[in-house]
Parts: sequence; structure tokens; C-alpha cells
Amino acid sequence: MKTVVVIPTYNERMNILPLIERCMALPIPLDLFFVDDGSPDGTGEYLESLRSTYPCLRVMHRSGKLGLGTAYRQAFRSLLTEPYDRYVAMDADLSHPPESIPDLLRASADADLVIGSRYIDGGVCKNWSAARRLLSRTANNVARALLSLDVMDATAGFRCYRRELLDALNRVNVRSNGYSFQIEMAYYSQLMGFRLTEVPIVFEDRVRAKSKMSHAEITGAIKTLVQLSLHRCSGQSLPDDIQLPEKIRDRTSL
Ligand SMILES: Nc1nc2c(ncn2[C@@H]2O[C@H](COP(=O)(O)OP(=O)(O)O)[C@@H](O)[C@H]2O)c(=O)[nH]1
Ligand SMILES: [Mg+2]
Repeated sequence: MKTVVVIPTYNERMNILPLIERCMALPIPLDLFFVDDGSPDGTGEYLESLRSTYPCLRVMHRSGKLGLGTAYRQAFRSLLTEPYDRYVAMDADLSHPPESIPDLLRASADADLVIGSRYIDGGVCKNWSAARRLLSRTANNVARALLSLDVMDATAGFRCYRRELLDALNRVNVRSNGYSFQIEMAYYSQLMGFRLTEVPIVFEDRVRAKSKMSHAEITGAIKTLVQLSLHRCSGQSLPDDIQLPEKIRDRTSL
């Protein structure tokens, strides 16, 4: 099974080396694909300098801070042209423990989208401020209520997608540029009838560098939630050219 880990970075220089070392210490082969948005702290250049030591590492450089959602979309589109079976997504800040990647991959034997979850039994969320906790819980509760999502942690960025799901999502009109991309991807995955599951993770707030969460991201998430609930209320259409795999078509909720 060929797996690539996609990691968007913006000013994460201090987190890069421990992240790569912990990924490389895992007993499974992984390719690492970073998407750096011209980080002013030199993350992109630093990643380039590590390529000779870690041949499995690649970097997509973009011209400026273009958003988390577009970083993932661009990376996934490019990596779908390569023969990967699993696409893991994670933050660069070590909040998502690389040691849980094997759990996500194992669970992907029976699920198309596996979410590394803070909010199911066994999931832990450490050292997060009360404000961040409240924001995350509220976003999840609202997403579940408005979109009938079957997962407890739809905002989580630690995920594993099977190839056929990512291929279908690539043809859906996913619009979020920022953090709400995660909710939108979970929504369309469920809508198309793909199987979603969660595995518990121990999430720990970053120790180094700063979070990029902002008021603009919160506003963007509210906009996405409104758009998706309107989409849901208006008959849940998907583009005509979406070719769902037959076994998925049988159980789609459309
Ligand atoms: N390429 C890229 N990466 C981003 C952008 N915004 C955030 N990130 C990265 O996305 C991940 C999640 O951001 P983070 O600050 O950890 O958000 P938090 O976990 O919600 O506090 C981190 O690896 C960031 O460096 C962006 O605009 N472009
Ligand atoms: Mg983070």
C-alpha cells in the first residue's frame, strides 16, 4: 500500500525536523508532501535543504499565504496523478501525533475517510485554551446539527482518505479556501455515500510557533456552514459528471 502524507505549512520551521523524524521512525513507508506558502520564517527553504537527507520528502511552493483549503486541494489534485492508495492529511505543528498514522491506515481498510478524532471515546485534547476548545466544540455541534454529519470531529485536520474517495471529491465543487475545508470534505464524503469512521487520537496543542487560526477563518467557516446547509436543503445535488464507484452508488443518500 502506497501512502503519502500531505502537510501544509506556514511558519512552521521549528516543528519540521521533529515531525519528519517521528514520521520516519514509523514501521511503515511514507512519502511526505509539504505545501509551503512562502513562509517568511524560511520553512520552505529549510524543507528543501532536508531533501537530500530524506528522499521521500517533496515540497510544493506557493507564492504567499493562500489558505489551508487551497493548499490541500492543490496538493491532492497533483498527487492523484500518482499511484497512491492512501492520502493522509495532518498539521505540521505536532498536534497530530505521527504515531497515530498506523491506526488511521488500519481503519482505512473498512472506511473511505478516517478521522483522527478528539471527541470519541479514547480521544484526548490536551493543553488547548478554553476559548479554542469552545470554538472547536461549537463548530462541531453546529456542523452536526445543520449537516447531519455522522462524525464527532468534523473539523479535525488529521485524516486518511482512500484514493477513490479523494478522486470523487476532486470532482465536487469544494469551495472552502480555509479551515472549513475539513467540514466541507466530510460533508461531501458522507453525501456521496462513502464510509466515514473515527479513531481516537491524543491531540496536544502546539508547543512551538503560533496557530494560524484567525477571525477571518471563523467568518469563513460560518459562511461555509450556511452554504452547505442551503445545499443540503435544496436537494443535495452533485455535478452530473460525478462517476461514483458502483458499490458506493448503491448506498448513496442522494
Ligand atoms: N500552506 C499553508 N498552510 C497553512 C495555512 N494556514 C495554516 N497552515 C498550516 O495548516 C496547519 C494548521 O494550522 P494551525 O495553525 O496548526 O491551526 P490550528 O491547529 O487550528 O491552531 C499548520 O500546519 C499550518 O502551518 C496556509 O494559508 N497555507
Ligand atoms: Mg494545528
